[in-house]
Amino acid sequence: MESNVTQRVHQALSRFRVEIPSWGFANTGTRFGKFVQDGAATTTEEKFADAGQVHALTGVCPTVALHVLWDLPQGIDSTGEVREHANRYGIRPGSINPNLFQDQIYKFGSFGNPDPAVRQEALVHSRLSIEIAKELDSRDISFWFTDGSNYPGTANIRERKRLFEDCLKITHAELASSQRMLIEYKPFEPAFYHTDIADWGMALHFARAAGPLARVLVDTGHHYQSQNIEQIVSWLLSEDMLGGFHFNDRRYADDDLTLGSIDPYQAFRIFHEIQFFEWETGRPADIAYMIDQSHNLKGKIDAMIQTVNMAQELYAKAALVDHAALAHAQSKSDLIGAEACLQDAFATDVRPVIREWRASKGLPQNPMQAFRESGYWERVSLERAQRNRSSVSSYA
Ligand SMILES: [Mn+2]
Repeated sequence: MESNVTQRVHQALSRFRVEIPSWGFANTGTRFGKFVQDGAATTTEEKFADAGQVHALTGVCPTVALHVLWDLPQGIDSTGEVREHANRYGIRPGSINPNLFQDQIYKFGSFGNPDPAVRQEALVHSRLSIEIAKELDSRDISFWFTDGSNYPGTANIRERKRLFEDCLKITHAELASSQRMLIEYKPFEPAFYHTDIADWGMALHFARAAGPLARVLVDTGHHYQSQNIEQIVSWLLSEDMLGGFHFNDRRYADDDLTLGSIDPYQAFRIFHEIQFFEWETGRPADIAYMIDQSHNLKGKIDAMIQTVNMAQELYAKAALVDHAALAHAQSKSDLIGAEACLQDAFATDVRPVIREWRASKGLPQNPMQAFRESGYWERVSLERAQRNRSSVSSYA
């Protein structure tokens, strides 16, 4: 059993990669204000430097998700610099995230906006995002829309659905065959009455309407309380429509808390459904695992390393589920036996084996400790403090 655990955990960790978000390294806040960290990244280059630290210490984060508006302010002209940062800091550009919500023109939506001129602007930005992705060899363009309305009767819901179908089709036609369009959903916020892509069923519908390269992206924080996310994951897997994740944890709404900090069993169950699917079908699920968190209170890099550790632990625990025993117990409706397959795996302390795996790869056994002892945060805090303190602003 022991050597079996070691082997399974090593195999799981060797295939598990997770993308970290550039925006997780910059100062961000809540609706009410920002608490500025001296060491937060103030430029795209600093975001690459920080993300490169996380990858150097964990060995499993080879890509960083980029945000078009915040990381590539000059559009295509910024891609040369980004490539230089990637080479210099040892971390590649990952998914490209368009921004169809921040500009003033998007007050009443982007693809769902009744004004054709605004929809046109949104289409131009989407095309630019795809061009940037091509230039940077990024496969995934990850779309999240804030479109919706705040008051009953103010939006033509069916008309907006049609507009979304049209705009997504037009955008999909710009993709290279090696690229993918990921469509994220969220039930509410910033819109508080209706959201145009409010749940996985709507995202699935739009992905199918858009074209064959579109898939659904599941942000674990974008669900109502107690929703069964692993069931959604299972359904999307069985439809071959699951494209990726944005990991974070939640207690109340879209809280962007550290993955596994509130409910680690939830993330474990998601990983379990994926690995059970892979065992049953004999083929790996083509999923982009990404983190979508930006920490207001925890240290930026600390929090990212902590998240990667947690993701590895929960993925490794899920790899310990005895799939054959589980399938047998399910077929006999052996409830206790089946449930025990999950509980036994979840209860296993995989941390010693993960440390062994890291050592075998020449990585620090404890990336958090290695980071804290490196003096990196203290150094960049000195370098960046002035710039961070002069950029304090409030959303309120
Ligand atoms: Mn997200």
